[in-house]
Amino acid sequence: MRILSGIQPSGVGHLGNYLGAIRQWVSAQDADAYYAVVDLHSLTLDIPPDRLRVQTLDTLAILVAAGLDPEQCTLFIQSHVPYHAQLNWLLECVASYGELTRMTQFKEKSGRQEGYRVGLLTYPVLMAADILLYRAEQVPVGDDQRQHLELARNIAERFNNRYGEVFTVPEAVAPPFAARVMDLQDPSRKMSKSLNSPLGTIYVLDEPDEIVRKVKKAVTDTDGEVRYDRDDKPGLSNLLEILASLSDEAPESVAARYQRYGDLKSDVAEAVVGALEPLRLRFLDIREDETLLRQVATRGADKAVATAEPLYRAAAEAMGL
Ligand code: AQP
Repeated sequence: MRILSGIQPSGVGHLGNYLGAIRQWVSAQDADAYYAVVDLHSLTLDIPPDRLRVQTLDTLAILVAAGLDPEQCTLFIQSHVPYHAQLNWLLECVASYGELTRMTQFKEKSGRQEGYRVGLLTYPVLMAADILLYRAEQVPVGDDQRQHLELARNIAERFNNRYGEVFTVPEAVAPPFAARVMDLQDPSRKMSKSLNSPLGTIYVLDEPDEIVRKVKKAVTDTDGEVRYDRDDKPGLSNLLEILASLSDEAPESVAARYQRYGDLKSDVAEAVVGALEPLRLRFLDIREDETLLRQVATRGADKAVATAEPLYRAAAEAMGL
């Protein structure tokens, strides 16, 4: 089974990235797995170049610290493989403007940025290129990426119908719970790297007391009943989902164990610290050895190029280049 997924180095990863994506990646890494730090995608945001370079290596180190073994999976940096940008152009000539303007994430993010970049509109086509270049069958992602996955499927099918069978049509795989971890301060929006919500976002490198403080301050409601109900009790249900995900249970059965919000919050904080503290400590070690990190990236890129190049050539030839 060929698997591919990616994470943007647009800031320090958060609990949503961890529960929605990275944890799934670790458990699937003994399949034929490709995981990328998708730095080209981060150019849609205004990040100073030196900071982007640092964040790219930070993100690579976070993935290794989370348990990805570069001996087992192919771990690489997207811009080190030129075929992503090249296939992107071919696929931009297959995708339609209308379908890109309908993407929810584009509507949300373009509304927040004045003079937004064209890349923000075309980003899902680059994501389709990332996936299709490797003939990925499954793409483990959080819920927010489902619509982009659907677009990648449509682009693959359209390409295959128009130019002949080149691409594998991929499938999204999201975790049963915590596929959309919400901001702790505003549970109507997802936890996000690029939203400025320090108290609402648990970063994977937060220290334990910081995590405890954020969970304690999480917005809930005033009716006092511990019950899983995403519509009526979004803040509380978010906490229940986080704990459910970390303890491999259903959020309803987690809810049944608690009478008081305070007790639930204490256990959520403890479970999150239990999951993230070992990651943070490993990160501190791994990040120190930049030479080793660069070796991981180089080896990963070599493996990724070997897979991507023939696929890119097949697509280019099929289109008449
Ligand atoms: N809140 C979330 N809950 C569950 N999963 C999430 N993911 C993102 N946010 C949540 C999943 O994490 C993977 C990597 O995400 P990304 O780096 O591609 O960024 P994104 O989806 O655009 O969301 P972010 O992290 O909030 O970044 P910004 O703010 O830069 O856009 C994906 O599988 C995603 O589904």
